[in-house]
Amino acid sequence: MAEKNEFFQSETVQNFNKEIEKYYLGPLWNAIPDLMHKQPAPHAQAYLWKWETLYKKLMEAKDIFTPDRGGERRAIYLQNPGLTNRQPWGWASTTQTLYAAVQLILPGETAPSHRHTQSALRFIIEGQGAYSIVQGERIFMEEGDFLTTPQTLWHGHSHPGDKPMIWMDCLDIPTIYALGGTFFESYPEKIEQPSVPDNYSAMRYAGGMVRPISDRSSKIAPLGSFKWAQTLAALHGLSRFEPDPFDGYAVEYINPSNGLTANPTIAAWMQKLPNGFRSKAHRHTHSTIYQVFKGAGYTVINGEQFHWSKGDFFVVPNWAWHEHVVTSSEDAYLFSCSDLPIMEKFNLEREEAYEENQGHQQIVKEFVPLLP
Ligand code: GTQ
Ligand code: FE2
Repeated sequence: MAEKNEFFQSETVQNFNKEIEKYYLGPLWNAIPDLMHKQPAPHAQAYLWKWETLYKKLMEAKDIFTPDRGGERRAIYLQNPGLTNRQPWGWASTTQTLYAAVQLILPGETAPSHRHTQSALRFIIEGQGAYSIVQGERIFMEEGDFLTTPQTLWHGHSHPGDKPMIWMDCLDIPTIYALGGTFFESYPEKIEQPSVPDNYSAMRYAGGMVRPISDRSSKIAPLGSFKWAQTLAALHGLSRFEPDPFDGYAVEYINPSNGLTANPTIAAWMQKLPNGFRSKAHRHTHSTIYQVFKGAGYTVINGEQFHWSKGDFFVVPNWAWHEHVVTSSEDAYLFSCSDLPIMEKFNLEREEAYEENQGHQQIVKEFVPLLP
């Protein structure tokens, strides 16, 4: 090994490496250990954003920015600290593949209709009365609802209600950016006008496990919003049985016309972790962004303890050991989205259970969140 290092540091090699750089050429012998490491070594870090911080900054943004001043939406994104120095790669990246943000809309405001090649989803955190208009359908939003806007669909938001509304956005922005596939277009008018009845798709799918016979063939987004009451009912049904050792009681939002994930590139789950629940640790190729919808507890990620409570967001990077513990007397509900479909499409998804110590990591560090 010492001999190897000496060789790489020798003047002959160093000079040659420098020499070919001038021609925009590079030496593989220098790069291969970092380029092709044994297992995923993401630059994205495990991280947690407290709700207090997010909320305070959104409230400060209220007067500084309005959708009427351009810029499309009042959204503040979660920048992974491991990716900030990698602009433009890593820009607006919560994980290496996904972007997450909190978006605030005030009564009377309209965020203009547009469409793009990024797929989007929304999870409603607080408030009600605003709607998202997706392909001519006004979808009124309530806490706990999940909305999907797969790529290329027109969408805009407007708020005829009387209290501020906050939701989570998740888009595959870093992926589409890296792939060079970004297209964006503004709608010719400020906001699209309705062409179908309000909440059309949620009503068409109110039956749950049945689909309209006209939706037998695969459609991009036959169901635009998944109502909280239905998600909760599904979780209650599951809760009568044994929980999954890693994820408790978890359901995935699917496209009912084809059974695949509701967004082609982003998986979205709601999981219920009953009070006192302690999961076993595992790791997988895909990376996940969590939003704490209800309850409190902590997640151990590669030996680091992240305490969370209602409203917080946290990230589990690729291939990181993680396990969840609920400490609140009420059950915890975690919304999450991940790049699982991307990993699966590239045949990269692998999973491993933590075998030592009955499946539990040692806690070696406690994460200290930044507060406003
Ligand atoms: O609401 O359409 O957070 O296009 C980022 C890009 C939200 C949106 C974001 C978007 C949107
Ligand atoms: Fe958008």
